[in-house]
Amino acid sequence: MATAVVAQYSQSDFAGEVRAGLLRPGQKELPSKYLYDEVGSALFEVISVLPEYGLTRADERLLGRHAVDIVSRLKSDVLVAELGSGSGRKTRWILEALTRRQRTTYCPIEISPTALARCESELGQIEYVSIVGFERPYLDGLLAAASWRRENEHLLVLFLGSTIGNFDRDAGERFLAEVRRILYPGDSLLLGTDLEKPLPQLVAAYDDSIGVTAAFNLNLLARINRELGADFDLAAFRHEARYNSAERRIEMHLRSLRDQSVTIPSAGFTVSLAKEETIWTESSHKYRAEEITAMAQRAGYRCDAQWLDSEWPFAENLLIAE
Ligand code: AVJ
Repeated sequence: MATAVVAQYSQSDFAGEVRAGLLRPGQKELPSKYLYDEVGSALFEVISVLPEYGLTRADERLLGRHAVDIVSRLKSDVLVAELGSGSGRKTRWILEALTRRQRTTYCPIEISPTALARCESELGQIEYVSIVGFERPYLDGLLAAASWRRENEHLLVLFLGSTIGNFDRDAGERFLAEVRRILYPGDSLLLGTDLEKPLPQLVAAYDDSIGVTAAFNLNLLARINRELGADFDLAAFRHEARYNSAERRIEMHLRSLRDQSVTIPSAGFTVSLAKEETIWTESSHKYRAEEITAMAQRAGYRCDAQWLDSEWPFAENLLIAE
């Protein structure tokens, strides 16, 4: 059905953040949200079917099994907004359960135009669903989506796939509180969270045997080459996934294999890297089920229910704004 896209994202934000992250004193870093250009989004799709990476399948299994139960806990009618549209495959379960009782407007919010387009073609065919996509950062997009709600319509926000894990723990909680500020009491947030699991399983999920995750990580440098005219030599970097047990998170890094310097013309700087120095590209925090409940409470929600996967420790959490 109808599709409207409100575009807004700029190359100069990308250049600015690359510059800030690489010129930072101490640990160099690049924001993980930039992993998802067209190539990166396609690589992530492959990651999600790798035997080592059970996260996406667990999320989808839980939604497939419990969508009807989840939806039955919501007050009608509901406007659905999703933070990060992904491919839209998981969302289908929720939308189909909802359209059994109402026509549904679905607002995916996504900074990657490729991912947004794919989600729209995947979900645009469902009967009784209208899609209004927002090419914006999460909170901007959510504000815009919230303004689409009619009187008496409740908002259901989907934040699936454990994307919250990319935030530091404190920032994740602050983010939940910021989302809460856009909601009204009785609105809900369905939050997917990857749980702690044995170390070998965790590390393998981010360092798979055929190197797809390595390609996904290295693509960030390739993207900087493509879009900002940089001269990163990809052969001079190695993908690394390590578990930080104090912070309970996987960290992805790119390790420089030699002393080198890289020029990034469109961001207007040159950076040197020492042999063995790393660029930190992503964090993926792991949670305990009780921790989510407590975090949600401090952020202004009541955890109405949790569904856990038995094959791959993962939790779907239904949080109701208080
Ligand atoms: C999509 C952010 C949940 O952190 O597990 C997969 C991204 N990075 N493999 C994650 C990712 C490396 C993924 N999230």
